[in-house]
Amino acid sequence: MPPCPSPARRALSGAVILFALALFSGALLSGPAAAHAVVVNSDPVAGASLAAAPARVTIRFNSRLDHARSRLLLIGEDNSQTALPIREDGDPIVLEAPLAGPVAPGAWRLRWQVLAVDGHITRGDIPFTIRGR
Ligand SMILES: [Cu+2]
Repeated sequence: MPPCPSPARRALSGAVILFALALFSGALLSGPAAAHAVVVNSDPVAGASLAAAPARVTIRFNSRLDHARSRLLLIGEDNSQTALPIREDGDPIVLEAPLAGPVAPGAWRLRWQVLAVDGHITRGDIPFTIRGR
């Protein structure tokens, strides 16, 4: 019968396994699959021309977001900026906010800034137009 490993030897092999796991997960995280967040699609889509303002806006990303550390601004033609209240209990890869109050006809931009789970911040603009009547 082989002798039981001593407690010290068991602790050592545990440390070796943890080290190997850390190396392995590090290799996974540095791969392209864990890239920072980029937009997959949005509503409204970039360049949309809408008859009326949508009740809410959504932007879907390729990666999980930290909603509490992400920002969404509605920017008008006069560069007026309104921070939109991001929904924090929704889909972890979606930025979603209601457009409270009337949005006048004209050119608008959604300016997003998100923190992805890989710790990287990305940002961008989604322009759209409200035609009105
Ligand atoms: Cu990244």
